[in-house]
Amino acid sequence: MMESMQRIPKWALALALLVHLGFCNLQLKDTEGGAWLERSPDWPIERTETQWPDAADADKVLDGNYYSHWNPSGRGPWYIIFDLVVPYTLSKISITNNGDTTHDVSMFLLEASASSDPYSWEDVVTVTEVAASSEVQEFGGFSATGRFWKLNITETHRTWQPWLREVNFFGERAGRRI
Ligand SMILES: [Ca+2]
Repeated sequence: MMESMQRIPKWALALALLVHLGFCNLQLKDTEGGAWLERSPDWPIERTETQWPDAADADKVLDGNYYSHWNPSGRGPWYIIFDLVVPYTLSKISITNNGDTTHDVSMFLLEASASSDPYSWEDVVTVTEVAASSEVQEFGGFSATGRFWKLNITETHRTWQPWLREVNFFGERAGRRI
């Protein structure tokens, strides 16, 4: 037994240990961090209205279609309230801008509320450096719990209304234990 162990080079044992630790670390990240949520087009319950409710309403940020976007009216700020149906603890949000700069979000505020009657909004994160880009942009560094989430678009790169392609939320059901 000892002889066979001694035949394994020390570097191979060290490598195996590193791979094992790396694997455990990945597993921890998966179980502790949650996942990108499966979205529903029914989540937006209030939003800045659009002149094109069929083609460009708030559900278009949840349809997984890069080519559809929300095109709200007015000069801002603009907002969408999402009802996730049950409370979630979220730690990341991603948004996909149009990518034409003119209609790209540059700043937003995310708020959370446990209830809707009345809402009790609490600031979750303010992001002031959203890039003018059509790439998916992720923003983390927070942890908050709520059933209702309000995405306030406070500024766009050229003050025009946002053309927002997609919004995703990362987290897990609040209070759920596996
Ligand atoms: Ca879309």
